[in-house]
Amino acid sequence: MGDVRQVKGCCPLDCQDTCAWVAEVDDGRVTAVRGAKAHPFTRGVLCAKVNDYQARTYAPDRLLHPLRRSGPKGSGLFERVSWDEALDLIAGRFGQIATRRGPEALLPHRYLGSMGVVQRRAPMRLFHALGASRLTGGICSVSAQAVASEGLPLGFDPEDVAESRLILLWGVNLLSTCHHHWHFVQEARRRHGARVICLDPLHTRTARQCDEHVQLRPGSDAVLAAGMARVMLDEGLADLEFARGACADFDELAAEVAPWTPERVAGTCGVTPETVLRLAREFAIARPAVIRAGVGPQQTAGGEAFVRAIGALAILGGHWRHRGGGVLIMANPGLEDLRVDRADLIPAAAAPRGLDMARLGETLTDPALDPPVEGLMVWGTNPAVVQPDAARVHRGLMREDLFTVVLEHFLTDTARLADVVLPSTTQLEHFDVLGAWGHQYITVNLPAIAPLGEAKSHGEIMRLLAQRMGLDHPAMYETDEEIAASALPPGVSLDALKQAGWVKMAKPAPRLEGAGLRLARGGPPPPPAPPTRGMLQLLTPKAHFFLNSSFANMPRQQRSEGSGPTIGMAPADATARGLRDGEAVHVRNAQGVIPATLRITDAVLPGVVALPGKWWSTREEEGAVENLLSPPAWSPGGQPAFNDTFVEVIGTSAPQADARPARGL
Ligand SMILES: Nc1nc2c(c(=O)[nH]1)N[C@H]1C(S)=C(S)[C@@H](COP(=O)(O)OP(=O)(O)OC[C@H]3O[C@@H](n4cnc5c(=O)[nH]c(N)nc54)[C@H](O)[C@@H]3O)O[C@H]1N2
Ligand SMILES: Nc1nc2c(c(=O)[nH]1)N[C@H]1C(S)=C(S)[C@@H](COP(=O)(O)OP(=O)(O)OC[C@H]3O[C@@H](n4cnc5c(=O)[nH]c(N)nc54)[C@H](O)[C@@H]3O)O[C@H]1N2
Ligand code: SF4
Ligand SMILES: [Mo]
Repeated sequence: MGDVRQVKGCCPLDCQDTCAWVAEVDDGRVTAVRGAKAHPFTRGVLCAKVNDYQARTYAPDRLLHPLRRSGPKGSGLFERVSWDEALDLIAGRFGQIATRRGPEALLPHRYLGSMGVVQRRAPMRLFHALGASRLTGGICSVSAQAVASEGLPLGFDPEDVAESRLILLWGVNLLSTCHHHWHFVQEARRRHGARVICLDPLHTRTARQCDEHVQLRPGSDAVLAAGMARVMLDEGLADLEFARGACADFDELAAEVAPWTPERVAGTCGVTPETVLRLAREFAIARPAVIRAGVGPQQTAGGEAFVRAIGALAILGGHWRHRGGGVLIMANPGLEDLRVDRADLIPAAAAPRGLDMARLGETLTDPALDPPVEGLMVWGTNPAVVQPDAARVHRGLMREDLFTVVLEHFLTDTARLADVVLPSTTQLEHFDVLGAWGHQYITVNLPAIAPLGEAKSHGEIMRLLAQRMGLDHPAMYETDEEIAASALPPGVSLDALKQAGWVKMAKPAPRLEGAGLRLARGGPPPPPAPPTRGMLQLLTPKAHFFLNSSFANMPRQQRSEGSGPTIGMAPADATARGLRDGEAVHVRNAQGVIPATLRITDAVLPGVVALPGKWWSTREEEGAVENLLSPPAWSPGGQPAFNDTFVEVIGTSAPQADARPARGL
């Protein structure tokens, strides 16, 4: 046994907590990753998904060599090729496509598989320099971003939640999705006796730890907020001075909520009128209250309406006046990571079109798109699983005339449809710098070990491809450290960051006086209605042991999560359908059908079913990809309406012998 080395790093995943970790390296092998003890947010622990991250690096099915498709598209047949062969093939095909169809026929498609600035952004430089189609939009919290662009602040330093007196956890499952935030909730309870109320159609792990659970109908949130606002105005509990100062349309807002009596709200939301009254009074009186919101209620056609509605509530309460009050959806330390993309490299004459990433299925199959996308590079995302209307995405990726390159750790559903797969390094094997979307720290990740096999960082892949494609701008040849440094805000040096591991960036609480917000938009939208009476609304919340579709292939996480895709249903709905607990069912609608195991549970509101986790399909059985069921529907700002899915659940009369319920239910 050699000396155990401790290497500073951080979790790369798309999670609000961006934990700082220490990787322990013994004889060139990582034996453990542990949460950094001194990090005020990580506080010495990682989470149930990541606390054996090294198992991902050393997984037997990890991709360690470039692959080229050797069978028909989608067959999953690949042959190992050298990096030279793979790079020549990609440069050759991308070059041909750009010459024949114009560079807009090339499209980068990336998301947040790694939040590191190098892994996430470096390859973008290639596409910008070529004048490829630009990737716009998102699939996570587009609604919040859309409203933020109108001036509504989305948060404050989340450590200040400890100063709050009332915490509404509104459509967020803190204890599964960002459990480090819970510490500050507990602090508020300890210091100030804060009350904690969960508003969620599901009785989640988080709901169980709250003082109260308001189990409202999905998509009825804006109506509930309107009802609370009306009570506050009626009873003289609103901070009128603050609200008039923040909102340019205060009178319209007041008129808009006026029709929403507690009785009417109760009918729409499935709660009692007394609950509406009490929530409103409690919220108005607390000094201060915070509405801590998640993505569940944003991922519907009414996503922006939800964000505006809770924004208006917090303003009416005057909560932004106080430390720990207001709305908290996200926080970030101000890493200037957009700079890493180098949009300035786009040739001046090119002005390439933007294509919304949330409409990948349409982009790849729209016969009118001119030029069609013929060259696609995917990294840090698994669109065959996570995109709405997944069947259409699948059809697009199956196109014979589409040349697809996927940079991955594993042969995901998306990678299986690629022409070339390139092996990416994991967080233990590369240098990177991360911002955050749930706190104020910038964190460094030092490589703990050399890349396994022939895996390469995305910075390296960019440099090698640039060389092959004759791109000679110096930005194409920066090292990973130089690339990362270009994102650092003034006053933060890479050397200091490497030394310290992380740096906290101050964030003054936003001021809203004179903000001139316009929050009225014609009243709250009603909850989505089923296309056919009796259909159930399908929610697809985050699984406790997966991160979206990441880790759904890892045996430990899979075992922990349950025996497979599990759909939770209220007892009354199961009885009405003659379904039994543990039974194999088909979940279906006009879009498609997926298999699951039924779990009968009070945790789910009647009329609603819930299937946690983003499961991969497998070749042997029908795919369990939930997005085969999600509609091609988006909020006005472009957020996929994942939760506006309605389904029927029918028995297959096959008992599931070893069914174990998903932990989320
Ligand atoms: N364990 C784990 N952690 C994760 C992730 C993961 O996959 N697994 N994913 C990461 C990512 S990408 C994100 S964006 C965050 C998301 O973090 P969260 O926002 O906490 O995650 P969700 O489970 O999508 O949604 C939260 C809750 O919203 C509820 N919900 C759904 N529809 C509605 C509605 O109409 N109204 C209300 N009030 N509630 C509703 C769901 O029942 C769910 O409990 O988590 C991150 N962390
Ligand atoms: N029905 C439904 N659909 C949803 C959601 C939902 O709740 N319900 N949630 C939505 C949300 S909030 C989000 S954020 C998206 C998430 O969608 P994605 O961002 O696609 O998230 P993942 O499914 O985790 O896929 C990330 C991929 O990146 C890969 N990866 C991780 N690290 C690296 C790396 O360093 N290099 C490379 N090359 N690859 C890496 C992983 O192996 C994984 O395949 O899904 C959305 N889709
Ligand atoms: S997934 Fe989130 S909670 Fe888990 S280690 Fe990563 S940053 Fe921390
Ligand atoms: Mo997300």
